[in-house]
Amino acid sequence: MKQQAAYITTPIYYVNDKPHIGHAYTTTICDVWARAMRACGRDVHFLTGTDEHGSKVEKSAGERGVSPQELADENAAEFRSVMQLFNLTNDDFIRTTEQRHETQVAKLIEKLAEQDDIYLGEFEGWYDEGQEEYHTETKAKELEYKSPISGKPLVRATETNYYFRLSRYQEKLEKFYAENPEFVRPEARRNEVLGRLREGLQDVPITRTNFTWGIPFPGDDQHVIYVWIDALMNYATALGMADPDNSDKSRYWPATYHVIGKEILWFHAVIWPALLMALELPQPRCVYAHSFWISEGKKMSKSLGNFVDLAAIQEYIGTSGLDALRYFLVTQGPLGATDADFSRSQFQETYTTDLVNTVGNCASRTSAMIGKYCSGACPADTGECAGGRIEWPEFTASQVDASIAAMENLDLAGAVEAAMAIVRKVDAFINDTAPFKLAKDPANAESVGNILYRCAEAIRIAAALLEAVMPEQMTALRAAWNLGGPSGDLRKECEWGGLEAGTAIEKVALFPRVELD
Ligand code: ME8
Repeated sequence: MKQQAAYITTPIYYVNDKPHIGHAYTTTICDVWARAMRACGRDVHFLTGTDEHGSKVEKSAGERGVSPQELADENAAEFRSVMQLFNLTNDDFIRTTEQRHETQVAKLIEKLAEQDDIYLGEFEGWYDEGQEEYHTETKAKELEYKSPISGKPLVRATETNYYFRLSRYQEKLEKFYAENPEFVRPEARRNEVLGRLREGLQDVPITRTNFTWGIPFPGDDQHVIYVWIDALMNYATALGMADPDNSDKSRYWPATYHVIGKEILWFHAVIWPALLMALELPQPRCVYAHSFWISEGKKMSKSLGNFVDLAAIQEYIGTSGLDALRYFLVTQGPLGATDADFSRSQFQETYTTDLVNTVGNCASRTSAMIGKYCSGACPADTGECAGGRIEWPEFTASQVDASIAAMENLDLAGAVEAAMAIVRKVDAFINDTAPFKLAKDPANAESVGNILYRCAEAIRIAAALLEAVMPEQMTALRAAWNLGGPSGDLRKECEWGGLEAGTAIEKVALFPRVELD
């Protein structure tokens, strides 16, 4: 059977700053989805990378006394090392200073220019120097003429530049939005875009002349291509969409999800689709704009110096393990429309409640009892069971459906919750049926075996569902319980009865109790 292709992307990160929890978050979200979809048998392409042009990089490099390329090389390496630290399974890492990107961007721009989607014009507006972004008069007024990111005053700037005829796409975009209610998610974000879209679109400058660190505008090297246009195109250039000799990855187009933070929504929700309309390329299925992590109740900022940075991330991983951090990011993170607080106490509580006391405890209790009462071999389920019967096959089947559906829909917390409900049910089942008491009378051996089979089987299924979030420990469980590797058909793997009687079940201790300082 031909595997259904899927394409998920993160923003490409600026190389003028060091990676922090925000970057790790978006990339982890995409990694979880990519792993889960691969487990379901999809042919996934997961892309991340770095955004290396623009005046900010040029300026930072100047301040450091290195060339922009050197700065880019250094920080791109740092971003890659984060990928390794998080065990991220990206299929590609694109850098916008790579030849493959630059040549294709020039080609795409040429096409736009040939079609008269680009013209040379003069512009005056409110410019956010830090973000390299112009704001309309209305927006600038709303922002009190200050950058929403740095707080620095917006400046009045005039430039002769090449423009993209964004206004041409007003109606087409409105129609597209009406026909595709799920194009931008969550809904609150979609409403923001629609509100701004209704104010009317102006043409946007897509070149700059006040610095040189960028891709030269084809045919006029006085201009470099505006970093945002260059950056957005990475999603297409990485698949070779403008390189006919290298188009084997074009099957992944268009993206299933462009996952981004809410601050860069306009570029992805309006400029990017308009560019794609002009380039006659199919639109992504969904632009998903998550909210922000704040740190211990405060917005993360340079002035407060309170970024959850690489060192802090390493410390969390060092004490609680990578899976614990991934689990926390996925279940407590700002995937919805509100910001989330990265706090030590919340991290500790989530880890202890869900991972130590629930997943870890259930797996260790079950495997310890199989060790003790069944000599470490998975018992058979003969159907008879003391202490009331829970319809395990039906119950797990509906949780599996719910979990996979939520995952496909990028509702990662929902997907985890559906799996955790299975684990909690096992916990309650052990308490209700008390196999440790029944086992005192050898006449109950069959009941005890039946109970333990159901526990182990339910945990096996939950673990398969949780594996995309917690690959390390769920792989360890597979090994200890001799479950084999992932089959590539998660749904089938999660059918009740997959665990064979007689399988050697080793005792596991997955999540040790730890105290953070
Ligand atoms: O904007 N909480 O790059 P960037 C959650 N190069 N996520 C956060 C975050 C936070 N506090 N802070 C940052 C750029 N992020 C452009 C993108 S794409 C064609 C070009 C994450 O290095 C979030 O995904 O500033 C956000 O959108 C991204 O980092 C911004 O990274």
